Amino acid sequence: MADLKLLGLPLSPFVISVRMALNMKGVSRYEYVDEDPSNKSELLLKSNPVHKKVPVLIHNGKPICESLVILQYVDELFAGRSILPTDPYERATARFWAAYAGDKVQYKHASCPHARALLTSLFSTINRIHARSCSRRGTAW
Ligand SMILES: N[C@@H](CCC(=O)N[C@@H](CS)C(=O)NCC(=O)O)C(=O)O
Repeated sequence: MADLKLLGLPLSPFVISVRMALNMKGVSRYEYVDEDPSNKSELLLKSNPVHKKVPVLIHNGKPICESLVILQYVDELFAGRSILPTDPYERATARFWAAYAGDKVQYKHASCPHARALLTSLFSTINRIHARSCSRRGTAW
């Protein structure tokens, strides 16, 4: 069985997307570790020395960084329904919009407190809805 560890943060849309991808592939056995952004672990700094950000997926001791890279890795690694479309043009389009959404979602840096609050509440709602649907299906995530 794969040895999988995910370094994350609560309410991070990037982390949520990786957890959803693992869930879509039916992968529920992995260790999830919440990082403290004000006191990053040695493991995070060693695993993602370039950006020092979560998510980082550690597979059999090897780190994979950047949510879109991780999503693609998870898609290729595990059998089951593909997360990305099979058609190359549709795949490229999906990657384009995923990267665009990722660029826009730097909510931590949003200068407007209302925008920050709105996005935080939005991600918390997505998290709750997803957790509810997982509990209905009996999966961890
Ligand atoms: N481009 C990165 C963005 C990841 C990112 O911004 N992660 C945030 C959490 S939402 C983080 O680790 N922040 C800690 C920091 O900036 O020090 C990805 O797609 O994985």
